[in-house]
Amino acid sequence: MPTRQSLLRLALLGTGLSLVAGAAVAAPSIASPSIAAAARATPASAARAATAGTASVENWAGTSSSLYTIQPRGGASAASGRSDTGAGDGKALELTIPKRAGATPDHAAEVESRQTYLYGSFSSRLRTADCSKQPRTGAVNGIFTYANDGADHNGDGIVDNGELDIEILCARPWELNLSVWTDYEEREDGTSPQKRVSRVIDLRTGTVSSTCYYTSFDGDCVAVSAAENQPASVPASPGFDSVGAYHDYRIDWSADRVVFSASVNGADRVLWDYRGPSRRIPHRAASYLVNLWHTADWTPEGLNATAAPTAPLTLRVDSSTVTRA
Ligand SMILES: [Ca+2]
Ligand SMILES: [Ca+2]
Repeated sequence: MPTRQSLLRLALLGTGLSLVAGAAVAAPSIASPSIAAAARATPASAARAATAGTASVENWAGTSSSLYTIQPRGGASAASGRSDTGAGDGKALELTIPKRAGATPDHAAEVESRQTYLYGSFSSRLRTADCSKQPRTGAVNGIFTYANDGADHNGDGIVDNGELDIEILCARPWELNLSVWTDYEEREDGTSPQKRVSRVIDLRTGTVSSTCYYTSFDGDCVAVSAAENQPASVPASPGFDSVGAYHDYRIDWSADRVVFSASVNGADRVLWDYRGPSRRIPHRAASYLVNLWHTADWTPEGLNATAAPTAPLTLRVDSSTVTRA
């Protein structure tokens, strides 16, 4: 049965950009997050079920969290309550990977919600890691929901992988990679059957580079319907840079629709209002995560940005909010 770590690694890779051929898949090297989470004492407040429509806000002002498990995997670090004059309340979570970080989410700096959610709204206000001094670094800033228990619940022959991603590559801090996943399986024969719809946007110009349905990482772009491809473009946010300032990134997930949006300098931008067929939208409860990790095999088109960090990289999160559907 595929593990969460290996699935997550590959699940986060293929959002319409090129993969380096022949990249090896690293074996998971750490304990499963569910085991790690179980080992922690769960505060009573976290055990209370959130009621529908109630926002659970984590401002990352304290050194621990009742809402999230803080997971500094292999060599990474994660520290909440750090002083940050750019944060709304002066405090932020710092997710840091070291120089020469391992090239896998197994070594991610990460937080994961203690509860799971079937539909809802998920947002974080953050500044992505700064690679400007090492522009060919491969690193992924991820804001995402995730559900994968290794079973094929929908019976299509591929392990279910419910995942909604906003991913920003360090080398292109103005470009957002959005994905809606329902299935993904990493097989021993080297194939990775999957079902996902992905959109890539340059937020500086508002240009939608692509919106495609994929069944493999190296497969062709399958055209999507008009309902799956709205809006056709996004208002330009000249000079947009996810590193330079805090911005809000949001995923609104319902049974028949997934809306990705961002708030840039106070202006809300709908990036993708996905209204695809039900079979292309996940329908199982998922956790909510924010992470930073080094990738050696996902590079933006036309770049060779897969190098290991030569200095520590830090993703800063001011707040994270979940509203249960
Ligand atoms: Ca399936
Ligand atoms: Ca804060």
